[in-house]
Amino acid sequence: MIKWIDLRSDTVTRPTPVMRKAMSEAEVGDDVFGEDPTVNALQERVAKMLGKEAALFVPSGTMANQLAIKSHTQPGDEVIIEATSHPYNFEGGGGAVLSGIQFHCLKGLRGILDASQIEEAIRPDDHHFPVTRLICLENTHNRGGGAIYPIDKMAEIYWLAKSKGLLVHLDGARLWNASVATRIGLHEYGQWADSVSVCLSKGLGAPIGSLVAGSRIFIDRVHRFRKMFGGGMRQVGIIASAGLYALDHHIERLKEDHQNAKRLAVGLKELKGVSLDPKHVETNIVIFDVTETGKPGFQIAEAMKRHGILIHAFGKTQIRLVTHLDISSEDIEMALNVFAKVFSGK
Ligand code: TLP
Repeated sequence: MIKWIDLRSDTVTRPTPVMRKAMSEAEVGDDVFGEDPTVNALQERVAKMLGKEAALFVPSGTMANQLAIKSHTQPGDEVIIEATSHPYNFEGGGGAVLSGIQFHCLKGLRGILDASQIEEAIRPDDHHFPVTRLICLENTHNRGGGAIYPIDKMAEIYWLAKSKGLLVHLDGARLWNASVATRIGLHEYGQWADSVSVCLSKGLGAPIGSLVAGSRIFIDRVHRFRKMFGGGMRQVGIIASAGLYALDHHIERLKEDHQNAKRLAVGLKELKGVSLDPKHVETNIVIFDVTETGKPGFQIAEAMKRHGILIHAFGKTQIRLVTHLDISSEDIEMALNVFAKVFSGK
């Protein structure tokens, strides 16, 4: 079997042998009856980590975000969100279809918004306008190159939301990365949002699974909609056990992914035609521009693939690399050597 170096996403990790062992030994029950002890343990643990009353296990980050939006809003409401955010761009238009909301998109700096921008976007109380209901933030910000939302900005946005009677949802698919990089606790980030979604299936290396956390009343609504969306699962402790294992063993090691991403960025910066600032690489995502190489991104991706390296091209000019559990520092050096060859036309 060919050993690919897969830098397309941190979603590509495979469960480790010990994680599989934990899965095979998981105690299970029917979770639609609330009787799966492993799922219950995971939900309680994640709620506590995020400083919330309750949490609910769901199949994907997309479902977690969409359930949060659905549970916070009424059809016709407006949701303020950053223009390159995941819920707006990469969830199949779910906000419009499933919740009947409209997004009000604001352009941030690497995905990060200021409270003043949001304040300007909040609709006045006038029958002409939709009702602004919810603000969605993303930490770390995927298309922002893994940028960390500064916690003081989150706090400012939260207080603005409260002063205007609005709710805040945090897409924290990679909140673990932010917390490890800054040493700011998950619950400290969690306090600045009414609801938080987190993913176990990205940097933490579990095969499946996300959670939504918030107040008990909110999670009760999420639970109802999870059933409606077909996300109620049965003996799902088999999967939840991978999540519990990941929480025990795969959070602290995220700093290795961050070091690997930084090394990639520093190495890439040396290559002719690559445009990026390594200081913007704060976690495990590296996004860079290749316009000056004269080669379109997809062509670079094809050339890299011929050398066993998988990367993700965004349109013509941008490439995203994501480091994770299955990428070693040797893989990074190998990838840099191949980039050097490909950019020099060899
Ligand atoms: N992101 C995926 C792709 O969908 C782009 C990736 O490879 O990065 N929030 C954020 C911030 C995400 O990056 C993702 C996945 C999700 C939510 C959705 O998670 P899943 O894939 O579990 O639905």
